[in-house]
Amino acid sequence: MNKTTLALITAGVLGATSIATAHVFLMVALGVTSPAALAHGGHDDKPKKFDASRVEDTPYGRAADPKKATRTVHLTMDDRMRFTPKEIVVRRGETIRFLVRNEGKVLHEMVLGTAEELAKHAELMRKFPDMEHDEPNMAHVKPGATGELAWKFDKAGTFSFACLIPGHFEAGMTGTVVVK
Ligand SMILES: [Cu+2]
Repeated sequence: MNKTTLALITAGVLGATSIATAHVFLMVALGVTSPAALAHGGHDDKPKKFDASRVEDTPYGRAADPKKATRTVHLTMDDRMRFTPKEIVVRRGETIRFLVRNEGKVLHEMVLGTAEELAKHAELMRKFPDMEHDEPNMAHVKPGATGELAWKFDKAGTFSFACLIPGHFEAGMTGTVVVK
């Protein structure tokens, strides 16, 4: 089998991608490899139970137990595709419990990451709009509901958060976390 044949077969397989495969594909693309990270409950605004076995170190910190939060930060999301506030300043070492209220009429989500990772993830969401994703760094929030996301910022830097629902990210639904 030559390389072209293999590429065509691969393209065919990707063409028939199911939602589940798209999710695995996304995880691979994002470099998430643990089987625990593949378990997901879809778009759902129930507070996720903190699961220490799913905690992975990332360049922007790690998932934390909301009970161990040192500070609560309130945010709102709305259908103008805005987060309020748009910038959050955190001291290195703080564990923040974000309470994210959806004041809009459509689903929104808060996903933490580096600017680069979120842009890549947004592109995959555009390619696979029905893809369900649910990881410790994100909270999906139904209209009128409040979601929770707890995160320990153990590295200094400028990071991002965004709503990756197709069209929202592109409309500017992003914000910044500055860790000092
Ligand atoms: Cu949104």
